[in-house]
Amino acid sequence: MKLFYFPGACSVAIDIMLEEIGKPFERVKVDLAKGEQFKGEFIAINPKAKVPALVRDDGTLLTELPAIAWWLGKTNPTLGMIPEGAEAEARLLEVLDYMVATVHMRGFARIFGPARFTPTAADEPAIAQTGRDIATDGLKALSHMLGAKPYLLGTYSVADAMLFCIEFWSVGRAQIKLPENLAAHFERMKARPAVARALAGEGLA
Ligand SMILES: N[C@@H](CCC(=O)N[C@@H](CS)C(=O)NCC(=O)O)C(=O)O
Repeated sequence: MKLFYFPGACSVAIDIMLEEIGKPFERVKVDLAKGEQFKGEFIAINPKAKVPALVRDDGTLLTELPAIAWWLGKTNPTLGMIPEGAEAEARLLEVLDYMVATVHMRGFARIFGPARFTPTAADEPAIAQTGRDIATDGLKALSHMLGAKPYLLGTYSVADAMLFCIEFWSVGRAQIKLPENLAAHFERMKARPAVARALAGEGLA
């Protein structure tokens, strides 16, 4: 399989899952900083111009983080990365959607790229601040969901890889202090060999 990624972008969550699975895969870097998502081979493969994008062994492309996560979890059931039963599956989809659609796309996307949200440069600081507020509220909600558990759903699941990505952005580029239990989750995730391999594979270690 081939993972189209950018170091430290949300594709890192899929990178972690692929490393948990442990089958060989190829990383193909799409330099978002240089606009490579809009050009050449990548736009021909993925007209959505976004990472993560996964080309599977049968040559088909899968996009959208929750869909890729779901497919990887379901096709590797022995790892237990998708909990069993309708209630647990609904809870997994609930938290994945919240992290991707709200915390990432409404919060961090505004912090990292305010110019995407306005044609007026003078508005950008206010947009970035709105993003910080949304991200901070998101961290509070995720902290509440995690509670005293080691992982979001109790046992390790694909949701923890996306939570790691949000924590990584918070302590790194966004400089937002993590609530205590999320800081502990971040450390717990970094201690997983698959996470260390994903970070090293993306040149982030
Ligand atoms: N909803 C998409 C979001 C993907 C996304 O926004 N990826 C960012 C990187 S974290 C990206 O590729 N941005 C490139 C751009 O917006 O031009 C998903 O779940 O996969």
